Amino acid sequence: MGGLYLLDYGAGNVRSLANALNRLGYDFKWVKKPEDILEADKLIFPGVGAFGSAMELLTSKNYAEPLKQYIKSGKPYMGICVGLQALFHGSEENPNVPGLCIIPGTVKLFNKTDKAVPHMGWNEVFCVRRTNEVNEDYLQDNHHGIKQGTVYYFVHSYAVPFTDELKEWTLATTQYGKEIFISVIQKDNILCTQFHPEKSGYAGLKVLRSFLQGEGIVSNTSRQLIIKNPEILPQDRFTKRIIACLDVRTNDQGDLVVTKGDQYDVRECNDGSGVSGQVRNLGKPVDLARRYFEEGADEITFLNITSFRNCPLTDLPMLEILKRTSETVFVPLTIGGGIRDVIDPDGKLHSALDVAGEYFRSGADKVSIGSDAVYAVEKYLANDKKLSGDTAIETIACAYGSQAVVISVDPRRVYVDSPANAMGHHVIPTSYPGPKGETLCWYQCTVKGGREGRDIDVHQLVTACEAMGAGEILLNCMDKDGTNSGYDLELIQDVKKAVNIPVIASSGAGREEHFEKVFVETNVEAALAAGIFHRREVPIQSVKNYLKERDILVRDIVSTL
Ligand code: 1PR
Repeated sequence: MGGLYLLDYGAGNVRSLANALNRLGYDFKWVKKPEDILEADKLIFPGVGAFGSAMELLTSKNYAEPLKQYIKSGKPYMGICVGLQALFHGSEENPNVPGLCIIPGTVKLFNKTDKAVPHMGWNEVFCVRRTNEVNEDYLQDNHHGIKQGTVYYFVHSYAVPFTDELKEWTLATTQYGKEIFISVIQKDNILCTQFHPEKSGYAGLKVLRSFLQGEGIVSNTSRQLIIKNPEILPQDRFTKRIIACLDVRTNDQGDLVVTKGDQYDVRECNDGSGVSGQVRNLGKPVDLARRYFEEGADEITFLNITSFRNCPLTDLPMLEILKRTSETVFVPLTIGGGIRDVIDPDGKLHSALDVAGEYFRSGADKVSIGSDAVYAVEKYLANDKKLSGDTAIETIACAYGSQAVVISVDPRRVYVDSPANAMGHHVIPTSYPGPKGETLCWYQCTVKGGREGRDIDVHQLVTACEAMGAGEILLNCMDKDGTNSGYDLELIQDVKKAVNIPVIASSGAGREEHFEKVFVETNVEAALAAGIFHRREVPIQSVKNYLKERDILVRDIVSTL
């Protein structure tokens, strides 16, 4: 018996971690009963979701006591995210739920005044404990696979603030806004990361490998250690994310392909008659996702753009794509399209939560909700902004955490000559006048991939979705999609000001400078593009180089293991 065990308590996507271990050549077993925990020689606890639900599940499955015993026994333990937080006495997230009480202190909510929360994206670690061997060149340090100055992928709203009391536990810290929190804990047999190594590209796989090879319990007595206290920098080292988006559908030959629309029209108009032709085919989804991972995409989004067609839950075409993609792609994966209640052809109803669950188990880290979010907000507004608790946004956020719920917005511009003609909608001034010289516009939300406009504006949609528990906004723009003319900065600025959750700018990227403009002028956390990457017009690396030259922080690509 013995060996490496993974503690899965059914709360989210553990497939990525399993795939990462396979990629590193390690076999493992799942913990299925309390005794398995004590059986393990090495244990990884990839905590996901809320602190309270993680602790309640540990308790209800009788895992909490053996877990404490295991950790105290001195055998190697690695905790990830909530697997780190669980070691503390408690968390502000669920103040009445005790933690495992192995480390003193409480997990705290980030201050939201100066930054978007959740903290979602790639941020840098500062090694507090370093070796001082080669000409004090501490930048070369590499403790437990953690390298000073490297960025890793974080997604959380709660963290453990760094204090002197916790110094002996702290290997590395990270700054977000003006707050410094503990990003890596290491003491004796314990190695914990607040970030997700399984989602942090090759840099993250190196951390896992180091733990698996046993470095997690080796104390560096032969090396001289120095302690560097973190200092609050004027600016944190949180990077801007570049996201590659793959719109997927079945073409006329029945193959699943990556396609790309011009203002949402994905068919070629190729015979001069004005009649639309074949669905554009820009490649195979799994191959393309893999290519973008290797080229340095910080995240990958799949949108099933014909999701309005019903098909049996277990045959959803994107499940297989996600499963295969997550075997080789170690950055966050989002899946959108069809996240809603579905009815199988035989009449069986599946809730949106069930659909999302299938996707998470197949390798998705986040789901993106389009049409269903619009319908949910319509109901919410009609109900005097009272939460019903049963929408897809609420149920998925409750079960998997807000960070797992992205809202994909498909707005189009409606020009008006005066606010009175906007039917009560949120109007903004525009520098790009309409056909009749109008200098005002509002943005109408659409459903079914832009096929149907609704009586709701983007401002209403995003603020309501945030109140319902969404964790991020993917902001498309139908007028800009596929035009290569740059992002709709007016729309993006307006949305960014309206919400406190991260915003992804989408639609219209054509050149490197469009990314610079969107980051500088709107301060969004991420920018997404499709056409220019698929057609190899602008490689991801040249976008990143361009931004770096202009002092915009982006993730450097670690290209090997
Ligand atoms: O309504 O929850 O089932 O979700 C359907 C999803 O499919 C939505 O996220 C919707 O945006 C997407 N979708 C539906 N039809 C289309 C279409 O193109 N005909 N794609 C579509 C939307 C927009 C972006 C695109 C960017 C960047 N595509 O995802 O990738 O605009 O493109 P660019 O860089 O080339 O300009 P539901």
